[in-house]
Amino acid sequence: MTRKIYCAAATAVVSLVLCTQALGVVLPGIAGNVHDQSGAGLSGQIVQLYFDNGDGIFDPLFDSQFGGDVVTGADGGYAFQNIQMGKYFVRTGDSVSGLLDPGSPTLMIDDFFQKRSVTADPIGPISTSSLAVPASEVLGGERDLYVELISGIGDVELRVNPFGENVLQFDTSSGVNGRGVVTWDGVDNSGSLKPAMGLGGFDLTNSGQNEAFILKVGMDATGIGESMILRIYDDSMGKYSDLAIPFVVSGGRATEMVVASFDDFVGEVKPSKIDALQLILGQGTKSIDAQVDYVGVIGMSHQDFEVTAIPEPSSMALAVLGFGGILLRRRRR
Ligand SMILES: [Ca+2]
Ligand SMILES: [Ca+2]
Ligand SMILES: [Ca+2]
Repeated sequence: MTRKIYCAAATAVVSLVLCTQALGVVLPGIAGNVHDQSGAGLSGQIVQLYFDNGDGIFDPLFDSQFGGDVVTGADGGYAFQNIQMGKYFVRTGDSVSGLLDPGSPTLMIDDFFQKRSVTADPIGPISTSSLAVPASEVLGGERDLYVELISGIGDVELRVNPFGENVLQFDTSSGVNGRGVVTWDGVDNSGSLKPAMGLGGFDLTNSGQNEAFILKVGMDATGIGESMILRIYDDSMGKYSDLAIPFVVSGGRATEMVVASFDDFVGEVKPSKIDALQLILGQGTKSIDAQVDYVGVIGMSHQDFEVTAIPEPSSMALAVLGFGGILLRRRRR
């Protein structure tokens, strides 16, 4: 299977060499078209991307161009893709866009703000929790936590906002193999590992506008090679698709952005119609310290430009000749 996952440093300029990409649109990206007042696309227009220096104001002296110039196609279209996290301006000629943030989630599934934690240990090897959270903060208005001690003597912990930082923290003690699952399944007041299927056929793509998950993650070196799985369900527990997302070793803190295309889901369920979503942590590695700052979805950012079409040199010459002709006629009167 060709993977379309890639990652980028949360802070700009330094990009991670370990990232891979494949064919297809790689987000974050900005696309649009350049057209005249009539709406007709203008081909051959130069479009440039500038990385904002942090003041939110466009200045070509201080905001550096990101990548090379792009030229609009026959329909006036242009696209920048696989760009680093950060805020940008798009420029064509004298026209400059507003500040764009193409890596910002268009839908936040969970920012992990509402505090809650669960712990599994040899006395209670499974622990669950269900927490009602406003639907404006968490997809479906409820977040369930589940932890399970699989092997070893120690704890498995899943904590949300545990130390004044709005992150999900997954820890297993030294030598312990455990699993943690976060479930978003609508409001059913149950933290069962079996999702309640309460999202009502939710469309993660928002009619095709969203194309990928975006997560901010990190883990320490003991978890190297670990992945997490985003699992989407439709109708029943046995009907799901999985998307594996590699953790990035960061020293433990969630500082690394990971984008995972919806195209890479494996299974029969489509992201355009889901009844529940799970994030599954712990794929067999012992002694994990992992963090997820948020889970969201993104699509291509759009920016169109309407510009005054500059006439072709030949038609310009004809216009001058025509104007001259009018002058000549007037003088003859
Ligand atoms: Ca600036
Ligand atoms: Ca539930
Ligand atoms: Ca967060």
